[in-house]
Amino acid sequence: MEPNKKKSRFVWWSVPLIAVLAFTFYGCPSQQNLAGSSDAAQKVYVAPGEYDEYYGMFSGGYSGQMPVYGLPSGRHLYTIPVFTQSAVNGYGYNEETKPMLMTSHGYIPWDDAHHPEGSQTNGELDGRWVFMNANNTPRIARIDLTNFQTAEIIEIPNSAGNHASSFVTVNTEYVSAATRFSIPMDENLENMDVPISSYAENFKGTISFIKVGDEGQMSVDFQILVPGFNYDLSHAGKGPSEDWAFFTSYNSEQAHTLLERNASRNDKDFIAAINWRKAADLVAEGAGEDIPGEHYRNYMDHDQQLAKSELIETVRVLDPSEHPGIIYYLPTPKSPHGVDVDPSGQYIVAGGKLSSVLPVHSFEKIQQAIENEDYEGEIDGIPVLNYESIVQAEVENAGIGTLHTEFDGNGYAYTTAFISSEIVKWSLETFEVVDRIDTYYSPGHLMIPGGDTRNPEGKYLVALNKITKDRYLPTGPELFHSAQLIDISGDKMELLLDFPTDGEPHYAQGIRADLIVDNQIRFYELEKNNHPDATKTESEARVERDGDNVHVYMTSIRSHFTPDNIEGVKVGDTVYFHLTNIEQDWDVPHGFAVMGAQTSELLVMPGETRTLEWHPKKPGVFPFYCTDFCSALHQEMQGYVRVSPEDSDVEISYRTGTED
Ligand code: RUQ
Ligand code: CUA
Repeated sequence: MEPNKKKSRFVWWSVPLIAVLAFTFYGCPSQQNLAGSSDAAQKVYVAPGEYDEYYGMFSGGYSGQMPVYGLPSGRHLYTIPVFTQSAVNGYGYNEETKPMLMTSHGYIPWDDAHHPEGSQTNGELDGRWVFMNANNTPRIARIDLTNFQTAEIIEIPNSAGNHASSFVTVNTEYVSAATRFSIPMDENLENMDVPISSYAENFKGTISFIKVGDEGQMSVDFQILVPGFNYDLSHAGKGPSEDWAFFTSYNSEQAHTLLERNASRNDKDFIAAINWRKAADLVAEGAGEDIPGEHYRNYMDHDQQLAKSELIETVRVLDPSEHPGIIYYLPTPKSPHGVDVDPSGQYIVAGGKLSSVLPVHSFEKIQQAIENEDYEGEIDGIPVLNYESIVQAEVENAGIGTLHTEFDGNGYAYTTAFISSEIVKWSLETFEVVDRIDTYYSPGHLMIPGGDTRNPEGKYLVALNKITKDRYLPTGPELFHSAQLIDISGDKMELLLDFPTDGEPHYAQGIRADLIVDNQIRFYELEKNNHPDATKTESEARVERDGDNVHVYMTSIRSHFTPDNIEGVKVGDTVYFHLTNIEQDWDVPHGFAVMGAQTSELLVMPGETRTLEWHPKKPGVFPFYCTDFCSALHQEMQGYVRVSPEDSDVEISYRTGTED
């Protein structure tokens, strides 16, 4: 969601005035919004040496990564590299992880990551994996929570702007994906080159279901062909609605220019309600058609400790007009954004970006309407249900610019209002607003641990705000986005803590620490390292020439490299440093960098092998060293490579600890 700075301006320019008034009449304003601040501090204080209660897995937005915070402290614990190269550990720079970022467009070192979603069993978080979507070059990543590393990335074909992603079904049978930017689609690639003005006839959307295997392995099982609207967000059903998934759409006007105006004309757009179970059964019986859809699947081979890529050429597509009963449109006011399903699975709440009310659809009524064929029309073979027949309530006064809703499991829903900069709490029984709290400023998503599952933990809420002005010491024109932790355990919401985040967090997942802590890998067993270029003992360390390629099989252990003196490399060679860290202890990585290398360092975990590629450009002696302060003698952890001219006859030689 793009921050709408213009519209929100009235909110923050009025703040100084409000602050002055508040100060005059009520004392220090900061104490006003941190009601009973020592109390608040108590609630977020996690003593040194103690663990937080939750992991907060945040999207990094345009950083492409997944920053991890402890909650309630707001401590930044780690950043998981996902869609973007990461110099901090060489992800996407070293030879082992480069294949993770392969796509049908070639190697892509960046993306825009939006919606982390934890794997679920029986509709509850199970702490195995977190999925996250790439918006720009459509992909879904699976992050392994035993080592906090990206284990797999699959590309989504026939799609653009993969935003309604990556939400899981109740037993992680599927992860969702969809087209935000509809594009021309044709079986014949040449027909993709069409005038943009032919949008209405040539542009299509797809809604994709990515199957997740027992070990987490992903495959695009099927895509449903849909009219060329913008499919925005999704959530799977649960309980009675667990065979269904819901996708918001806007731009039912099918505008292709100045959408700001042209896609805001219709009073209602749609939520696409999809019976994914039925569609999956049809596909299993052979329904649908395989059409071209080149896409990559990249995954970590745990045995060899390196990423591999495979290219898949086709994808199965279902045309809804040939398979009635798999998809229905639910009319929904007006350019809806988020779509969220309450813990009972009965209510489907749509964020009404431009709507004055917050519509809540009833699953039961949807089923009734389908049974009665209570349709108000049909679009490309997709029945459009009657709005009046399916809407349960329209929540009044839910703020302006409502975007996303989470649930506390105690009968309440919490919705962000972007323009009026607040979170609004409302009852799932009366559909009336019962409380509201200001946020600073313009919240997009919000997160309650388990807040989109069957079993939320209604203790904390995190508001993920788009505009940060005057919360922290200023840092020039760019200010990190702020997260605000709010206590929701009582009747009144209470602001506890602000903390800055990295990139632009859209969605986040809060996962109970005990689901993750005990499964942590502390180091990789050297014995099980089957990397083809591993060096498991110092005595196996060596340097080999193969034509213009030089392979250095190197080990590291506190506090030296073997070998650490290398000669016989020539200008024009390609040198591969295959470094195996032979430590077998927690938290003892070694780094590796060589002067003039046009890539990042390596950071190698104990028991792991990583490879740095180097193209020496001029003769000389080039130092290399360990980049991670690993021991008292870390500064001694260094070596030299001698590079001779191209026509030199210096032979390959190498040593450690001998003078010649
Ligand atoms: S979207 S708030 Cu991906 Cu709402 Cu950002
Ligand atoms: Cu190894 Cu510093």
